[in-house]
Amino acid sequence: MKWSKALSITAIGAVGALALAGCSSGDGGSGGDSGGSGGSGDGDYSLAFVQGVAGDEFYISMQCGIEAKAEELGVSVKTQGAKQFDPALQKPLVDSVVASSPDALLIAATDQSAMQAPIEAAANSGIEVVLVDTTVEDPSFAASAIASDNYGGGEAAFEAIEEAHPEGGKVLVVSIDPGITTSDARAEGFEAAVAENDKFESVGIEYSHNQPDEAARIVTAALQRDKDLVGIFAANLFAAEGTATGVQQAGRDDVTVVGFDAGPAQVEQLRDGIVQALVAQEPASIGEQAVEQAVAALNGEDTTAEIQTGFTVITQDNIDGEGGEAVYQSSC
Ligand code: T6T
Repeated sequence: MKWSKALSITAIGAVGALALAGCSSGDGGSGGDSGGSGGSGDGDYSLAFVQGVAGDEFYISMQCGIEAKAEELGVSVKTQGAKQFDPALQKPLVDSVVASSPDALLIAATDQSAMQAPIEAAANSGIEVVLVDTTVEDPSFAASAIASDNYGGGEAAFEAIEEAHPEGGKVLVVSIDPGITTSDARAEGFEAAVAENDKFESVGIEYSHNQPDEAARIVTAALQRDKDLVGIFAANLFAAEGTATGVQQAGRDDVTVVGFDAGPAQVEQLRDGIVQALVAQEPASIGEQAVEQAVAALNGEDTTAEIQTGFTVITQDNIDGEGGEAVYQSSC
């Protein structure tokens, strides 16, 4: 099974993005010592990257892309992430980053509504904001928002389950928390594909709060309740790790597990046959493009309001080839 898709929405909001860039371009924001105009990277800009959570291989891979591009363009970057994927922990981190006045902030918002005001405050203080991965309810203040085709990835996850179970049956989604734009879109894409297929029935979406143990507990209970489940879509790395554990502990190798993301532990579960497919994002590419957009905004150049990156579906058939190239990094 191979799906690979890459889209770049370059036309959307070009005028708006230019207008936003015009608000704070040239002098690099409130606290920067940059003076660049003209070519990328001559501004000596300082960038801050705030991850959704520290220690997550998705954000580590994004950090690798950010650092590589920052070095290429001659700008500095400082990365921080809270210990949990939790807006209550991310907000004070953002407040302190804003107080340190970087020229640009690259950030994965942990909640579309709770993080709206803190991130918008950064933009209002003259910092160029690039939203990476997740977004907020109204991202119009941002120079750019860069994310995977999460809805399409959810649809592809359903296709993988359908391929393994052409006879149909019950399916479950294990997600993170409601209000996270990425996992919500994945679940939406998956559920829409299920609804279009008469042979399948969704038993719903459950939330594991980004904790593998909680995902395993959900799956254990779900398999006891609905013994005829044929497939589970786990909408992110930690949900997938826990889902695989739950299915394995129940001894249910007839249940197809498709996980979003492709950390090394998930790949091991794929190789072991506990997980049948992984939808791998392109975090390094998101990071590289985020730096490019931030530097363009700081230089007063056009930015792209919305950029969509692709995904690769990894299975045992392609893990030693194309699929293997999509696996996330644990360190740069
Ligand atoms: O799936 C990624 C990311 O896209 C999502 O927004 C949050 O979870 C991950 O970081 C994986 O753990």
